Amino acid sequence: MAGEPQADCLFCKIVAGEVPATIVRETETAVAFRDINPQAPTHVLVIPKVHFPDAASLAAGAPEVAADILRVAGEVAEKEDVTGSGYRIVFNTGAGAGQTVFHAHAHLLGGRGFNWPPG
Ligand code: DGP
Repeated sequence: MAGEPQADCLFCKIVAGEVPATIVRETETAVAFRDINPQAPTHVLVIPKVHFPDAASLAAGAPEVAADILRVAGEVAEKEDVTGSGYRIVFNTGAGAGQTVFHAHAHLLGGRGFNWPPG
């Protein structure tokens, strides 16, 4: 069923505490933890506790949780002190866009300059 934990999902295992992660913030609906392969001085993943494969399906199935992800990303940006220099929130969607973990997640990237268009 949509939203239910998936046995083979890495991020569901992080939510369940079965795979360790450096958690920087946790709420009733979301967990934020440091990316294992950081692409910026601050690189935090913000994920819903419920399982949806990508951001669009999360927004369609649990819009209030999708809003929480954005709120928590903003709170982490404040806590990490990257709001002054600017930061990016990225949702890779689909393998062609670089998505490798099919549990919705926001990348919060900050602490360095960014180019546009992105690579
Ligand atoms: P994406 O490529 O958008 O699906 O992003 C997945 C991210 O997840 C990628 O930046 C690396 C990160 N990642 C993969 N495995 C782990 C893990 O076991 N722990 C943590 N903390 N991050 C992981």
